[in-house]
Amino acid sequence: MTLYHLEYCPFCIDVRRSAESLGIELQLVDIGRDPKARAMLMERRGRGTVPVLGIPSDDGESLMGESRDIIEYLRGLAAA
Ligand SMILES: N[C@@H](CCC(=O)N[C@@H](CS)C(=O)NCC(=O)O)C(=O)O
Repeated sequence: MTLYHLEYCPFCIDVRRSAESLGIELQLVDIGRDPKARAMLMERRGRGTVPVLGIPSDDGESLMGESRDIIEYLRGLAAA
């Protein structure tokens, strides 16, 4: 899974820390350094807010926003 983030965004830091403590490895894409990734989020979600979790799916990648929802999802995966 991919985490679209910004290094100093507190919501992103929460998600990164949660993933680390749950032992879930995420591929990090810093949208401050990757304008194409930011443009992709803008196009698909209508906004460039991060964190966004990219989850591989049949048709490519589904995108989940909101740090609370992402952390909840990661907890569910770790508990499964
Ligand atoms: N409610 C959101 C807040 C996320 C948020 O505000 N992210 C800020 C950075 S800390 C952001 O992406 N700002 C850029 C923008 O809104 O375009 C969450 O918990 O994920």
